[in-house]
Amino acid sequence: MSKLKETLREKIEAWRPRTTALLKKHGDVKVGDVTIAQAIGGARGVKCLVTDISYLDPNEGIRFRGYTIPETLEKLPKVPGGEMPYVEGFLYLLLTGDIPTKKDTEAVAEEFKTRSRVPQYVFDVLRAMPRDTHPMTMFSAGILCMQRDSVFVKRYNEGLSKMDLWDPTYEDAMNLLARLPTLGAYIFRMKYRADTPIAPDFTLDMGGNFAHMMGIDKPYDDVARLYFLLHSDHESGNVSAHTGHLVASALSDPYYAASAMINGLAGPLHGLANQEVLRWIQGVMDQMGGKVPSEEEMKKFVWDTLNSGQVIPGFGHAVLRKTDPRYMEQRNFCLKHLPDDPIFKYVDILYKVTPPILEEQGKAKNPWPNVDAQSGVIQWYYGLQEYDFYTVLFGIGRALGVMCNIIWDRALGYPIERPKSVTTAMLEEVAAKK
Ligand code: HAX
Repeated sequence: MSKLKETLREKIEAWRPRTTALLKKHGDVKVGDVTIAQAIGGARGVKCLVTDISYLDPNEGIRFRGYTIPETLEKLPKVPGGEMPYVEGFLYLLLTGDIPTKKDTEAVAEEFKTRSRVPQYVFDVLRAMPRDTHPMTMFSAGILCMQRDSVFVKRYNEGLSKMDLWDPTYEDAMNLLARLPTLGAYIFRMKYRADTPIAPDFTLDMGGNFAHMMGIDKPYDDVARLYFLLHSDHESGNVSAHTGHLVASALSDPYYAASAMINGLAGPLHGLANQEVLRWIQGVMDQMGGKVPSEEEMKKFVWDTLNSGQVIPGFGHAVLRKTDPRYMEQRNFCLKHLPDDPIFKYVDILYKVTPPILEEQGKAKNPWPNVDAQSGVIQWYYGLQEYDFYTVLFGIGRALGVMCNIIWDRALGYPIERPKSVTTAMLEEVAAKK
């Protein structure tokens, strides 16, 4: 058994009594109440999910296993010659809560290499799809057709105790995560680079190999590492994470869960917002004839978009109430590596003018930029200008968090998810009694 799996097994056994004690001794203690606004309004703020992989404080932003983004980047072992940590070491942290040593990290990177081969039938399915299919549809379909390889299904059918379900879930999750970069890069090269896929280089780590298969030079390997890490997890209530958890709660295997979560990520209010930001900026650029607009001109574009009833992509958040630290980390990267890039200049002006406008409009609870406002500009700068591919990159990253959560869901025996619904008449009755 690998060191990672062995460590995880020990952590799981140590953790289980905590969940059991909460359920058995304190199961009837209230965590909160639900208002009519929350029942109608997408369960916003209702505390009914449990995860220990990450926590999102509205004012501070995300912490992965208790670590802020700068702490995470600082503490994890770095890839030789690069500025960013191994994605594989980050996965070790998400799964176990421990900062891995360099040796632990390299062992996960080696494990990934043995699991990373994407079967030919997946490519055959992708090739049978019309070439103008959205890359997120291809990505989801590619994941779904690998479901036939599920170790979970095989072991479940052989008969498996509830306490052991996490073991084949881990096997599926690791196989899937190891394969996703190859799947994503294949879709990219097939669709946008004249159907010229690049074979993996098994001497490289996950981020390095992804950059190699995309055909983009350094420092894109570090961009990929940073991107996957930043997009991995944002606690459990967002659409992609929640979808993954929900589908897996029916004991659907990790492939079904991952394909479903990708479908949720493909919505413009969620992961597709990174594509929408670039599309919106390109629209402004076209109208400006490529010239960088003044702040006054940019304000007009923002108001025009709002007045036509559309949202400003990349701004606002359901939980956050300040600038997203994932945005800030990418902004710092831009300031260091591409301060004079024209699209970065657009993003920079938007950062200045949009929050006061959203405040003045008075609808958005959070006027500040989120992760998606800044991510596309980096991709564009390094030559990835086909912006409808951006959400696939998000999906590879998000799979890290979703898979870790699903493994722990099975380890702690979380049941099938089944909230209760009420009718409108019932709500009216409750309201009338108040
Ligand atoms: N531009 C214009 N209006 C906005 C807005 C924005 N960026 N953000 C929120 N609003 C509006 C909402 O549409 C809503 O309007 P109505 O009352 O007319 O329905 C009102 O402000 C209140 O919304 P809210 O409570 O502040 O926000 P929600 O929790 O309902 O929604 C969203 C959160 C992220 C979906 C929202 O801010 C939005 O649509 N943002 C733009 C799209 C975007 O950037 N999405 C990515 C978010 C991060 C993420 O998940 N990445 O994957």
